Amino acid sequence: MGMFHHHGNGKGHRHGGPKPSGIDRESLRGMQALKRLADIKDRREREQLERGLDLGLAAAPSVNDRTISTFSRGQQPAFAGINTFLKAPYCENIRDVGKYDVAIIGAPFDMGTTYRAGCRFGPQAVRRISALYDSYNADMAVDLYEELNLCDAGDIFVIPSNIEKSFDQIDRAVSFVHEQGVFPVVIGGDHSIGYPDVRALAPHIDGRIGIIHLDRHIDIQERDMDERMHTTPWFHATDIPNAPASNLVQMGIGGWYGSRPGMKVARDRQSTVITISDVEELGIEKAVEVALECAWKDADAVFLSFDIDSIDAGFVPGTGSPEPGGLLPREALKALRMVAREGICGMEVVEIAPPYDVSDMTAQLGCRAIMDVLGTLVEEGYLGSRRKDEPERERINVS
Ligand SMILES: [Mn+2]
Repeated sequence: MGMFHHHGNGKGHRHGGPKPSGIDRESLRGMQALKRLADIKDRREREQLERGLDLGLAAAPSVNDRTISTFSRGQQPAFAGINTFLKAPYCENIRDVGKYDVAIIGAPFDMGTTYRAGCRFGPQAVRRISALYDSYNADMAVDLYEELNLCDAGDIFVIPSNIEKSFDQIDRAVSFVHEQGVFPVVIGGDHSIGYPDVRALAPHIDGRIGIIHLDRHIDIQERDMDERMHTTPWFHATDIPNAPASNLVQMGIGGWYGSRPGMKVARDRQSTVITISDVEELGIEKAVEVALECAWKDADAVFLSFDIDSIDAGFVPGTGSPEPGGLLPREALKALRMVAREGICGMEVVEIAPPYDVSDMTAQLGCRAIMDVLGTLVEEGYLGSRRKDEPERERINVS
């Protein structure tokens, strides 16, 4: 009798029923999330509805749901309104940024690109598609809106025709946000901004800063076409005394574009290069374990630099130097969450170029990268309401 022989019970059911899984149903993350999410209050959501009614007028009498206003003033409808990132408060007066845990900062600079420009529109595209999402995640069991003080700090005033002045502006902006005790998330812009981002943070770190760089391209040559372009950030970042190349990990490398001069520098300076074949052979978890080990060796903080082109070009057409064969989205999101789990001092998402995008899918992955990292930082108690030593946030007064 074969193992798939059906006994004649008339219902086509295998003898004895399905094989026991051996997994306790209550141990599933989904089942735990159901419980955990029940504990998260909806205080802010209710406040927001009240505010919407106050500012936007009560709805027409035919509308039964009386939490709806005439003019959309809160988060709904998702497709309406004037967008900040996740419809977070716009911190227009940047002197108030210290009231928040996290600031989303746009760096709309793309004069460092060496092939297709257009990622100056990256921050706007990420904000636009972020409207799709609410703040609640059923897998991670977090609610960013209720558990985190998130703001959108708007964009840095970059100087489009001048790379060095733009670096100075980005450095100054990110440094200011960090000094206020706020976690910076920088949306590029091209990858040249990796240098001023690290230059902004490194002086505030007491000890070494490691860098985890997810990319198809190595981006560590000294100059490109005579300037510090998006192929060069890690050369200059690792010239900063407390950001040594020994703590730089470059993961996902392996495209056919522009890596020759950089490979020589990586060899000379001994950064850790993890190619996409390494990822394939080791598996994403092991590869990230290696990355974390190298980046954190004798370091006091780690910065996360996520180039959207590290993902297979089929998923991210909207980027300046697309490469087939990169990370799958689920691998990339897993890598980002694993890095965030150890704690990071800041994050950038770069190279989202909306003019080449299809259905906002590239911007959407950039948005998800940020949300998954923030969700993990909340989950692990680094930021927001689960933080053990949550600081008293008060209005700051700087001149
Ligand atoms: Mn790249």
